[in-house]
Amino acid sequence: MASSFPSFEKTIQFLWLCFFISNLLDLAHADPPYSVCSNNSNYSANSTFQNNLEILMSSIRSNASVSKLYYTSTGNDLDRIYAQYMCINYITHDSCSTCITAASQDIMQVCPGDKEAVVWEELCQLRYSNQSFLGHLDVSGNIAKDNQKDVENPEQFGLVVNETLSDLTKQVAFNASANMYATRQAAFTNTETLYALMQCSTDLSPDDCNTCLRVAMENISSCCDASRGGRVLSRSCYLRYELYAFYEGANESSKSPVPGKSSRRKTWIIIILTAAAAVLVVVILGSLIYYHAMRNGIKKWKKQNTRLDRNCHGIGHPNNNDFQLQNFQRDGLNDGESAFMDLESIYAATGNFSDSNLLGQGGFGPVYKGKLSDGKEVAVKRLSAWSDQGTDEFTNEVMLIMKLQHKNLVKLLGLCVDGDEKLLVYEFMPNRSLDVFLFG
Ligand SMILES: *[C@@H]1O[C@H](CO)[C@@H](O)[C@H](O)[C@H]1NC(C)=O
Ligand SMILES: *[C@@H]1O[C@H](CO)[C@@H](O)[C@H](O)[C@H]1NC(C)=O
Ligand SMILES: *[C@@H]1O[C@H](CO)[C@@H](O)[C@H](O)[C@H]1NC(C)=O
Ligand SMILES: *[C@@H]1O[C@H](CO)[C@@H](O)[C@H](O)[C@H]1NC(C)=O
Ligand SMILES: *[C@@H]1O[C@H](CO)[C@@H](O)[C@H](O)[C@H]1NC(C)=O
Ligand SMILES: *[C@@H]1O[C@H](CO)[C@@H](O)[C@H](O)[C@H]1NC(C)=O
Ligand SMILES: *[C@@H]1O[C@H](CO)[C@@H](O)[C@H](O)[C@H]1NC(C)=O
Ligand SMILES: *[C@@H]1O[C@H](CO)[C@@H](O)[C@H](O)[C@H]1NC(C)=O
Ligand SMILES: CC(=O)N[C@H]1CO[C@H](CO)[C@@H](O)[C@@H]1O
Repeated sequence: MASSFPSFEKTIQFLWLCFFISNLLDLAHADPPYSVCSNNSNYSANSTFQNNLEILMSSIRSNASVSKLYYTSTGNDLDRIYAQYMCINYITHDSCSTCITAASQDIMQVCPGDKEAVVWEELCQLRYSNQSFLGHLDVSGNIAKDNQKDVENPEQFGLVVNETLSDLTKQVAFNASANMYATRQAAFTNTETLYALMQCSTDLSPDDCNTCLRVAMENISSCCDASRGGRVLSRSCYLRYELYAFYEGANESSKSPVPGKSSRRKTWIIIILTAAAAVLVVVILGSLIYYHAMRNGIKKWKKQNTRLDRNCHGIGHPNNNDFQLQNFQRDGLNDGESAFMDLESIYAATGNFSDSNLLGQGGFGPVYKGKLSDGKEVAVKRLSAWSDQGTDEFTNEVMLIMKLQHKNLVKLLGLCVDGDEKLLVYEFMPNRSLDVFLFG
């Protein structure tokens, strides 16, 4: 009988799972950065080279809000470093700055110790090298990516793409007033429009820009023949085309834009969120029925089974083998340092909820200050004794906190459900208003 009603513990675990799923969805967006490392030259930790590289990256970050393409260098002799970034021309200075800030952090991580590296984010590129590359064409390490969805009539599409890209190449490379950037729209079928964009690094000569874009077009024909779209990320130029208006300032035709990769993702997100919501509703209803059944006289059954396992969850503890909890840690929602909490240690931390540790009395119960055995200070909210009201409040609060949990808010470190005892364990922040703990 017990197994036919989901327990409160199960409810909470499902809630964790739902939250975990919503995190996964964010991860699914994390395609970039794309990177190329040279692998053939290393610098060592704490070397002058590394120091120069960090100086260079910070100077680049400060420049990114004022210009969309920038070349710079620093250091002497063997420790000299050259760096350049390029934002896709249509994005704003703010977006460029955000993109480059991310790139400058990623580039230190994707090619650790490498004296030469390039990173492509969604809308910008950043590279550095121990050799000057200003004005040098470089198509090594081109990355070609298709739009994962096939076009229905690839031959016809290929012709339109070829014609449009060739046209665009001439404009970008040889029309000085284009400043090495241009976009084009071309009718494909009655209902679909091709949108294309090309950009060269402006330090290239027109001929080198032309060469770069021609190579990129070859790369496209070998990667993306049947695809609805494609792009080439090169050190020296950028090419992209789609059957939807992916760049700012495109003439959005009244014809319905064709869904690409991102809207397929959106569909998936909606499906998964709906499923998660359905599971959530079922589980919450199930547990409500369970508690009402208990209240309405299944007291005998309750007496035999009432003792839920001593069930505390520390979030982010390395030895915690709960699948979803470990993922909280991996997702960086928690610092991974919080100690695992069991009921005994929380009793000990708060001196058995002694009055001297009482921080205040909230609507749903008192809040105590506690010190875990590892010295970490926590605030423990002890929810009012057993009642349906309290159970609902607890569910609501946990759900609310899970929705809101964010680096800048007070962290929920763990929670306990043990019979009538319902505890929420927060990180203690001495300078925070007590209200934060009391009302979430
Ligand atoms: C550098 O090494 C990574 C993995 O270690 C490899 O994927 C990549 O192809 C290498 N790059 C070059 C240019 O050899
Ligand atoms: C860049 O580093 C590599 C490997 O350390 C070295 O062979 C090459 O000469 C360096 N280039 C310059 C211009 O210093
Ligand atoms: C660079 O370091 C990696 C490991 O960090 C090593 O495998 C590689 O051989 C090193 N390359 C050179 C040229 O020293
Ligand atoms: C680099 O410096 C940091 C602190 O300045 C130090 O902790 C680290 O051990 C150093 N690493 C090496 C390889 O010297
Ligand atoms: C498009 O151009 C590439 C070379 O730039 C060529 O290989 C490919 O066959 C062309 N595609 C069509 C459909 O003409
Ligand atoms: C060069 O580009 C400008 C717009 O950037 C356009 O108005 C002009 O017609 C182009 N010239 C040629 C010869 O295509
Ligand atoms: C792009 O084309 C160049 C020149 O044909 C080739 O060397 C390179 O391997 C190609 N890269 C990709 C990703 O197709
Ligand atoms: C955008 O559409 C308007 C009319 O709808 C047209 O006059 C204009 O030339 C188009 N611009 C481009 C870049 O296609
Ligand atoms: C173009 C531009 O803004 N350049 C600036 C980049 O940053 C350095 C200092 O970090 C300034 O000196 C440049 O003027």
